[in-house]
Amino acid sequence: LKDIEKLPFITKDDLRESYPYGLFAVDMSEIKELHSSSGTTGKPVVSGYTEKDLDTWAETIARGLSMMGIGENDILQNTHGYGMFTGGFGVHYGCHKVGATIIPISTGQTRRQIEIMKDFGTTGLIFTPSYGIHLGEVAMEDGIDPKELGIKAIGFGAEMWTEEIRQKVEEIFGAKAHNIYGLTELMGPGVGVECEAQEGLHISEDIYYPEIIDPKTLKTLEANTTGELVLTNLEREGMPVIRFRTKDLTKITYEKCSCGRTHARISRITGRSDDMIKVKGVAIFPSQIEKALLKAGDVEPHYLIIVTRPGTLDEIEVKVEASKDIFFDGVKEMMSVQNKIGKFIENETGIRVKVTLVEPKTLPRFEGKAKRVIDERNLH
Ligand code: DLL
Repeated sequence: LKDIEKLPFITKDDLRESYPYGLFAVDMSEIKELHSSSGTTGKPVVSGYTEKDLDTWAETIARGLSMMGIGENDILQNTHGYGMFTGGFGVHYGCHKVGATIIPISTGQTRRQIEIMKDFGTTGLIFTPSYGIHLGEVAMEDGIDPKELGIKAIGFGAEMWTEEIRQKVEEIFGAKAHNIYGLTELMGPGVGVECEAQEGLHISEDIYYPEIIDPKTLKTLEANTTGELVLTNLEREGMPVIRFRTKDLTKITYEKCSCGRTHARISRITGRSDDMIKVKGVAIFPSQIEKALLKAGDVEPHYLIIVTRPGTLDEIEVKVEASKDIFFDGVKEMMSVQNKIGKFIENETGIRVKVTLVEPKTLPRFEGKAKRVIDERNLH
């Protein structure tokens, strides 16, 4: 297996260039399901699954649910979006495999989610950390203590979080929160999931081959050293990906876990080796915002992306320098330019942002690599 490390890497760009089906390894008649990476309308990555792939995927998530203590007698409420996002269907298939009852409620309709938790006797919850906290806070606003709902276990992931956020989630619901990691390119959620020890995510090593590399030298690093996670599909038929550079920063340990399981563990993802940010579950690159600004016109190519989490939900503000001509045109014109830019950005990224035009030459200039993103969410 170690010989895998002699093969070249594959990157998100390689997958984009082969859009949509260029890297499928079987006849299209064998592909039974398609998913794609979240949100972006540029060129998303398309992932194709054969019947066997769907089964393998379900297997990895079933293992994760078992690690969370979810089994036949549980009712799992899955708040991940059902659609092209892998979170919804991935968890759904895994839940069937483990024999629990699934509530495929999908995202949103927060008050209905709470009513269903109460009335249907939900014992397990799946959410992104930010949505989970929102769910809990809305319940409390309505006079319901989420701790009284009888939740046994929570599975959460799909975006970066901190131990403080985990603590908050666990306090709100009175249940353990288990980290779930995965990505569309490799299959979806389930690459790694935390057991009851909550000391890292067990990688399904018979299904994924993990490596940690130095993102600069591209050399494979020793165990327990932080670097970029590289993953290889060992069982995949539809779109086997070899040495995929995830850009996610973590470290790996092969030490035996206190739970007794022997599969290697990665630690919580603490950052990225590129400038991707995930906002409201959608992956965004500053380059997409830049493209939208250039298409929209009336602005200079100087901008800053500010990400905040004022309450529990993410917000993005894009500050951009207005061109000299329009800056002195008056408030009405400025508003209409801001609206126009907002629409272009929404088209490009799939999410709504606040646009603020600022006076020409007021944003910082950079020597060398520009720092376009100010992430004030403190997720590291
Ligand atoms: O987010 C798959 C998933 C769904 C995972 C549901 C967990 C639960 P993508 O939309 O392709 O797939 O985004 C993958 O999200 O490279 C990480 O940067 C980030 N990510 C995923 N899980 C975690 C996590 C799904 N547990 C990208 N912690 C990955 C931190 C995560 N970041």
